[in-house]
Amino acid sequence: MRFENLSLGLDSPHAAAAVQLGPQAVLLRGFAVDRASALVAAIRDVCGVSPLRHMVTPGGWTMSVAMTNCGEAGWVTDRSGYRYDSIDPQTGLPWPGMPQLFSALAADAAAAAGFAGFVPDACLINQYRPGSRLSLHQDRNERDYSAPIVSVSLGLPAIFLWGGQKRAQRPARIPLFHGDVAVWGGTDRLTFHGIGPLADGFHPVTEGVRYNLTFRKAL
Ligand code: MD3
Ligand code: FE
Repeated sequence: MRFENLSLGLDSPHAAAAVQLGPQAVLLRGFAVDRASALVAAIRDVCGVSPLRHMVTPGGWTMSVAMTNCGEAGWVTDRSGYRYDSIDPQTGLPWPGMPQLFSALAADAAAAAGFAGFVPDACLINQYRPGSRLSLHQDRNERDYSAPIVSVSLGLPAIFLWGGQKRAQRPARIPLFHGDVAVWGGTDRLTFHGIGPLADGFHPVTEGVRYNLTFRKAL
């Protein structure tokens, strides 16, 4: 039950509450908590086809976050740059299809935030272990910035860094919990953001890790 987890600080303390992060950015606390175990099971299925891997940035750094994708297109990085690719470069095969559970959640959350009709073609799956982090960046490899981005947090909590329209702006720090869903669109679509180093912990659904699903219209 939720109240049992509260004292452990694992799950969203204000399930179903909507927090406005910006003019067109909203955090839906606990929106996916009832589907979270099924989402994690589906993540494990995807990883059976396209395994999690630590990609290399164009600058030559190996990312501390392990990643894979499902859907028509997957986000990849290597020494040649960032891009979307319909083929997993590690397997040479198409990415696994997007589970219906994923696309339905993304559409439900986008609609709840005022973006009706969102149909993602890409889902990036990020896996954070203790110490994994994602430095401040913009998501700008998508063709069309008019579609929103939907992100789903699962497992261990993390500190979300919510910056400004310029990298130099000092970011706000917002905790993200198991089952939280955020939707970013319009004028907030190119906001700088990141994730602070994950702390050690144990979550009953994901054990020692955090997953983040990021749904995008990339193509
Ligand atoms: C704000 N992932 O994969 S999702 C990423 O938790 C990424 O793994 C983080 O940033 C994670 O690119 C944060 C939250 C997020 C995603 C996209 C955004 C916030 C955003 C796009 C614009 C503004
Ligand atoms: Fe991002």
